[in-house]
Amino acid sequence: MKLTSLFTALLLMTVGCTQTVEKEVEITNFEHDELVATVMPVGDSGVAGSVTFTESENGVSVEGEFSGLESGNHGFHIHEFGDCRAADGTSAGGHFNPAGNDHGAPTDEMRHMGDMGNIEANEEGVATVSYVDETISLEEILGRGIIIHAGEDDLTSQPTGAAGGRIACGVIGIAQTQ
Ligand SMILES: [Cu+2]
Ligand SMILES: [Zn+2]
Repeated sequence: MKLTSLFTALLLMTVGCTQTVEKEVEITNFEHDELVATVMPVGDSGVAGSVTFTESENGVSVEGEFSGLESGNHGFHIHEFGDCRAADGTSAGGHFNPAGNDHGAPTDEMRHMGDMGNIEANEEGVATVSYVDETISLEEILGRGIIIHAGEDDLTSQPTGAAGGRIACGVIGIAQTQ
């Protein structure tokens, strides 16, 4: 941040007082290459786990494990707000959708950034997720929410995939990597 301000100041000096700077210089100095969300039960669902988002060569690597689930598929999304205060998880808002697209599958080009599809729980109620996401941007998802749903995301119904209620909620933060 300090570097950014210094650079901006220098630029303004060079341009001088007689000219208006109309173009904003875009400097990306997002320094985090791993984010993590600890996901906690909504109500008494007993569903919990964690998921990491790590910068990789072909996109963002999404790795997670959750327990306490009913076997089968459960909608798994990044929601707009990192806010799990509501007893039913609705404080996390809708699917995170900075591009204003329709709901879709993680493999779709047109999708919400938050559309990570489903996690599949086995007979023991454990689900793991491991894939590389080509749409997610770490800088944009920091501070937003993770929601696991009671039902399956059908990947087509608008705007939520008809995945039902919210059974677990987490907030995406900066991972301790050292
Ligand atoms: Cu969701
Ligand atoms: Zn969606």
